[in-house]
Amino acid sequence: MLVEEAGFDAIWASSLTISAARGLPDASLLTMTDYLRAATEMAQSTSIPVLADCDSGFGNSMNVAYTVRLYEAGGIGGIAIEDKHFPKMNSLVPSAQELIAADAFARKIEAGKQAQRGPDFVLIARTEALIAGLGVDEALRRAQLYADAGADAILIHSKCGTPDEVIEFAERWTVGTPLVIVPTTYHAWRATDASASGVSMVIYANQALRAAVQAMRTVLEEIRVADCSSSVEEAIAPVTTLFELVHLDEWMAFE
Ligand code: SPV
Ligand code: MG
Repeated sequence: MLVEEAGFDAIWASSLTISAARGLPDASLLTMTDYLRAATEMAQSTSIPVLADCDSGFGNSMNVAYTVRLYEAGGIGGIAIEDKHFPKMNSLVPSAQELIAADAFARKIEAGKQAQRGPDFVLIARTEALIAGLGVDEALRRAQLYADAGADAILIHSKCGTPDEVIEFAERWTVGTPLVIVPTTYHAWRATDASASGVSMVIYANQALRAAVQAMRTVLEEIRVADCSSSVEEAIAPVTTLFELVHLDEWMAFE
């Protein structure tokens, strides 16, 4: 709801932040139905599209097809799946990442598009080739296969501190399929500059939750030390803001 209020075009239902909000690492511990529930709650409370992070598609091609059916039926605008093995580990964790064969992932994309019922649902193919250290050539080879398999967009993920490898990828990407990026580590690259380089969508994947964590830590520590909450009252949202945010008036009208 805050993402919509801030004027963004869509909402990223992030596996990292949905897991963290439940006290868990982003390591395929939650199930597809957990993520689906989180994404549909977001969709039901907002009027902009939700793009759901569906990790590796929760299994093989059959699982991707089932995922597409359920998310589409749940009113989600689209999903992104990535070419990692199940179970997966978050891309920003400094551990080795192993990808599945590009052909096998292309078949998962194909299955997902076949399973789709209506014309509007979006299936984004995310390659982790740069995350796995395989280089731009391999990222391009994989992305080409995924675009050929029917992906509506390619998410080219990177955890470099600069956008250089993403810029090289975008320069060499001659296929019309739109490009999506998640500039968590190369955060100084403005969306307008990414757009000028040929990127169609920029996802700010986790900044809101990180802001909340920092703010909650500060406030909780201050309350504990001060032995009352007076000193933080000015810095925190009044409860009336919570009532407004969840449209309490509209619900009260049902009574
Ligand atoms: C997420 O937000 O869960 C993502 C992006 O998939 S990353 O954390 O960089 O893997
Ligand atoms: Mg994720």
